[in-house]
Amino acid sequence: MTQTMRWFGPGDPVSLAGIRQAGATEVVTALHDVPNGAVWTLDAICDRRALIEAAGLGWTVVESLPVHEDIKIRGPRWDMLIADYRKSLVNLAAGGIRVVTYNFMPLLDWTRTDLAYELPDGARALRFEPEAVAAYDIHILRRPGADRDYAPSMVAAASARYAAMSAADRTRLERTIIAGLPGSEESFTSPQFLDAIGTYADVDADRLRANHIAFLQAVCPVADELGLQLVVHPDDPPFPIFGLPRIVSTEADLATLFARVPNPSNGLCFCTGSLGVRADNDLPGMVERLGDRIGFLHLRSVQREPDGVFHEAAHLEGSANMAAVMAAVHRLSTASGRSIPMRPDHGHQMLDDLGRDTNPGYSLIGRLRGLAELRGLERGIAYAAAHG
Ligand code: DNO
Repeated sequence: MTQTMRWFGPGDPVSLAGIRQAGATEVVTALHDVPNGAVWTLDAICDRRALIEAAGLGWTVVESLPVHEDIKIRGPRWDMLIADYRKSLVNLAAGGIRVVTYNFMPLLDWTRTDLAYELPDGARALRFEPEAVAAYDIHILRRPGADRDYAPSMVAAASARYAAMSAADRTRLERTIIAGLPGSEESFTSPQFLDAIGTYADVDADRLRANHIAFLQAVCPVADELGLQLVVHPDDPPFPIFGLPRIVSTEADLATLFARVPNPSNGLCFCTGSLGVRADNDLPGMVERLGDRIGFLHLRSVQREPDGVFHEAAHLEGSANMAAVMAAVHRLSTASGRSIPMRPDHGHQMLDDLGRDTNPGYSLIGRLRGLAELRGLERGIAYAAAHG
């Protein structure tokens, strides 16, 4: 594997020097300052590359070149936005990029309800509680018909929870859900979010899937020619929220996507954290079966708790069998001769991270720990495979 870490650009409180000392050889990043939908120019890409290379690191993976909402809903600006997406791909290939990550989640990118869940050892983790989502949806967002999307017991639990929350708790929950976690290209107030949800009134799961396929059919031929791989990040969490469809959540979803758009550039960012929220996603088996589509690995493990709750465990703990995933990745790398880029996805806030300004999930020490553990696991598996 090629060890990388995500870097949010010059404004990231984590420095390139810190990433290098964590042992990564590359960063994955994006031009976060370019508005969603606008073309990434070759000049801007080369300037960013110069900054990264000056710190002794490489850059071959973009995370992410965002897909504009008007592409997802197939709105009136579709043709123009697709033409601009293609132009960005041309510039990225000219600027030395090989892998481009994107997602097809409506409006929200990844979503959590608690950014500082305290673990028994005092470190802090990200957590997701369906009940908190329901409390926000029904009582703060007041989405029309929201209560019909939940079981009666959940509606009752959400009401009790909302009633027990202080004004500060309510504001914190609202911000956590819709203000945009790092890397999300959209950020909303609740009234804006409600309006935006309205733009999906006619877009159900089938329509969204058709729009995803149309997007890939329009951009993959260009990516094929450029030798780029476009890798889709799975839904996080991998189920619909706020009545919005999600269509990249299961192995069957992915298999459909690759069957419908067989172009070599149509690839997968295999995120064990997102997919691992569902117990029915067999992670090592998915590496075996979808391996030739995997162009980028996000490695982390969630701990599934009762009632659909989950939090982010240490990278080798939690519900994912990371050793089995790594063994499958090792077999894939050996068989294909590819060094697949990986990053330790998210990390706890621990030690010096605590009390510092860090992007949720993107602390330095927590990710350094994750990368070190994953690297050791890979080294051990490779040694055992070579020496019986
Ligand atoms: C969260 C990230 C996602 C991911 C996008 C890809 O930590 O994994 O924000 O970058 O979904 O487009």
